[in-house]
Amino acid sequence: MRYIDFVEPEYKPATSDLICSFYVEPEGISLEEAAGGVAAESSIGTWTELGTMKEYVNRLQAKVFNIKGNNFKIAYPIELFEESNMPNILSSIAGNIFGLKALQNLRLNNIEIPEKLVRSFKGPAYGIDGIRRILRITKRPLVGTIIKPKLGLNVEDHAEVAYQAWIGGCDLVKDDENLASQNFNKFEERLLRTLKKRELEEKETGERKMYMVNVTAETVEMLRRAKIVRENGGEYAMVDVLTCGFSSVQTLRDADLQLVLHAHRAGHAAITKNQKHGISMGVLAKVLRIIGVDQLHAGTAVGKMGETEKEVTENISALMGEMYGLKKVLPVASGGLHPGLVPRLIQIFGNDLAIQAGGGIHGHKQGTVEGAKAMRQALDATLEGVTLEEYAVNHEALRFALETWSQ
Ligand code: CAP
Ligand code: MG
Repeated sequence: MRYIDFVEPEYKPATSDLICSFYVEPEGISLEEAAGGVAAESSIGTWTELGTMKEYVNRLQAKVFNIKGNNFKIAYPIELFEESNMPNILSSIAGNIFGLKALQNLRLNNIEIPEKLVRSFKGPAYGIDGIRRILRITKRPLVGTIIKPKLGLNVEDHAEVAYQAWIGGCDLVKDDENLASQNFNKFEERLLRTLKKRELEEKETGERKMYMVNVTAETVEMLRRAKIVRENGGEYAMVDVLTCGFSSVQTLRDADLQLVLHAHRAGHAAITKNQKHGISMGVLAKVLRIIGVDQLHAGTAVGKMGETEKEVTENISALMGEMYGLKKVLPVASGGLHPGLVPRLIQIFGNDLAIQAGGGIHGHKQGTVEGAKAMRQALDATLEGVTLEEYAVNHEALRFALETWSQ
């Protein structure tokens, strides 16, 4: 079969087909041939006719349809894939195709995974509703922080910063993506000391507080660390999903350790940033939701990272849109955030959101406690429909923050 044989512009996909939406810029071949090449190389074909091809294999052929400009869709018969095996699915639809010489650029912009495949995965154990139940927060956005400096603090200072952030009003405190069990801050000791501080703090405020400890490591070791979290009363684990890989994230989810899984996407921009080549964050968000993380970074549109509001909105709908009854994943806004940006964030995300600020809390002139207070005050003002400037008149922590960081 030649590449062009995989093109059927009028094809009507079956409900059991997996559908991918691609953007392509061909190099020296027609767009149809390029699209056909993507379908061939990601299903049963290769660059030349095969003497080994069997008639019965043809039913697994992927089909190009709906060609519009440089965009096209491919329908993949479900039999091409192994159920409950995400690396297998991605090795087809997001595998070799990005490296083809005949394609200047290729981007996977969207996927629609059929019900049978979606149901072969566990999906989120808690999702937004489960997280709200654990934290006893019914409506408002969650406020969180990242311990800063991101590396270098010893466990005492780490736990103390967490304590101050909780006292100031943070619901969530997390490790940074690159903190694991380095010699200056060992995992187990860090976990026990920080959970101890949490206990202390909860007694003082009566509010539920969460510590999202980073368990990212080699998979067997990561599971061992996650079990230690559970055994010591922790309710959350954080994992760097891209650097760990979809396989180990699935292993962690399928272990059903009764931990809320916070997914950090460190490294995603190497794949998602180029609008003409790679894979959209929306696709990765759907994949991670199906595997079963409970909350995932979705960008901010207003902070230090490059995503546009359109991209962030796509990420939000990938995490919260209807998907065969799968639980909704809590979007996390993080990266260069400070109290001045809270109104815009709620405009973009609504209330189902975790607002994470590191520098925007620990960089507050009066320190971490006041930094956390300022974030909560910005949230209260926004939920009450009061401008930050008005609210800051009687709320010093917020006033300091607005003076320090312009919106
Ligand atoms: C934010 C952060 C987060 C990024 C991740 C950082 O710190 O801890 O890892 O937000 O990016 O290391 O930069 P600040 P994204 O609050 O101090 O900026 O959410 O886009 O995946
Ligand atoms: Mg970070």
